[in-house]
Amino acid sequence: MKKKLSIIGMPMDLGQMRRGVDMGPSAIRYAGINERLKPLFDEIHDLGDIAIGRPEVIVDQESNLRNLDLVAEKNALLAEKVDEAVQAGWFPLVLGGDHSIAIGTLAGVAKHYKNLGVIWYDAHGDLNTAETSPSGNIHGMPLAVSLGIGHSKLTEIGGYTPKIKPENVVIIGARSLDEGERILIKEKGIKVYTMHEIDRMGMAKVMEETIAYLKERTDGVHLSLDLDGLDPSECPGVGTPVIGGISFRESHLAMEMLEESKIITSAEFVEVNPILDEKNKTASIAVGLMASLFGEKLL
Ligand code: EXY
Ligand code: MN
Ligand code: MN
Ligand code: MN
Repeated sequence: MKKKLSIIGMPMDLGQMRRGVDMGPSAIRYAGINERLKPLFDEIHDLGDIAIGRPEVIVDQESNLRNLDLVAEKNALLAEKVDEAVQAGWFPLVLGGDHSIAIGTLAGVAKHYKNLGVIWYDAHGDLNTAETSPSGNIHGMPLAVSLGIGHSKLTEIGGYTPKIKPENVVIIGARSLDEGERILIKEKGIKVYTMHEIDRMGMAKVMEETIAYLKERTDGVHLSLDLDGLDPSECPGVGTPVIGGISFRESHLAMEMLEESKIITSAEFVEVNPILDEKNKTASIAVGLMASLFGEKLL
């Protein structure tokens, strides 16, 4: 079967407060994504960016969620694009944008699987709801939304809910969780490898376990990679940096192990903010990780 990649830019910054993450797709393209991935696929279609525009920030009076209607509307557009790509046999790779875009990506992908697995590579749990969120920022909620927990304008995108099951999710790299997120993780039994486990077991073992766990229970796996999962010393261009993160080397190994396992069926790389970056370092690391994920080899 031909290896076909569909690249979809989602320049959305409406799920949080720091402007600049809307330039993530441009920064990733500038870092050479097309050239770097070209040898790894038979065909690449860069579909360009979903139109977001420059809407003004509106806080939903009733729910206190920032830009609720716009985040819902734009994610519905993304879901359609992703759905079409999967339907036509293309691997969808979505470029963020803040992490609220995972709501749309998963809405487009999950309908094609009975048991979609998700690897949530992130410093955060992104498991907040309007009730537990300390910020009202929807980029802190997409994993909860995809599990069917949250505002119905978000959970119902794509016309079905939930998108995924808690037992099919693995969070890797967590080091900043809010109280409500901790409760949800325990209540739902979500598998989490915090930085503690990564330090203790090493990334190789974490990935071996993650791959074995997902292989046995899922029929496809989406990789949702938030660049703030990596340490800010290496990836400074993110809106919500948390020290003590995953190294580039560990991440590179993780991507290579995922490639060897052949379990990944869709992916997104999010939260690249070139305004906060140093010489496009974070976008370049994102492209390097994509290359490893798709099989770039030194020899
Ligand atoms: N937990 C905090 C909140 O909900 O506001 C911070 C969330 C940051 C989410 C980032 C992108 O992964
Ligand atoms: Mn995130
Ligand atoms: Mn994060
Ligand atoms: Mn290597």
